[in-house]
Amino acid sequence: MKNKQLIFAIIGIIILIVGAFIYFATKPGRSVVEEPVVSSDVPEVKVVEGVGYIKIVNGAFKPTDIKIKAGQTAFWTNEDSVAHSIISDSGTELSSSSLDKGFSYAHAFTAKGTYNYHCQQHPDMKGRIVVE
Ligand SMILES: [Cu+2]
Repeated sequence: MKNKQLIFAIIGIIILIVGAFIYFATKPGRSVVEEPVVSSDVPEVKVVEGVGYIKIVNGAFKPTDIKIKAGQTAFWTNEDSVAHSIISDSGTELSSSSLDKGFSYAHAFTAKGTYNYHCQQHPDMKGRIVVE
């Protein structure tokens, strides 16, 4: 009788140890998969040869504000895992489709002014282009 209880107790402990081992052994694998999404070595370039680059990362436009000259272009690239869009607050000028990860949208600004925009899917995501 006592031997049986001892054997069950030992089996129970072994199951716990194996379970804990599997849990911790698979955990680092998950963070390795997530790392490339977080890392980004793209420099914070504002305007290169007449194009102002804006990245969409972690649910935000980066940089949020950019300044360009009339005739120059703003170029957005979605590097986020969810889809986003670029829509003018005014309802005119900027109107991208829903951009999945890796997709871009470009718009050339001909008139000076301040252009506020947002993401249609996430109204709290806001950005601004100042055209001088
Ligand atoms: Cu969005």
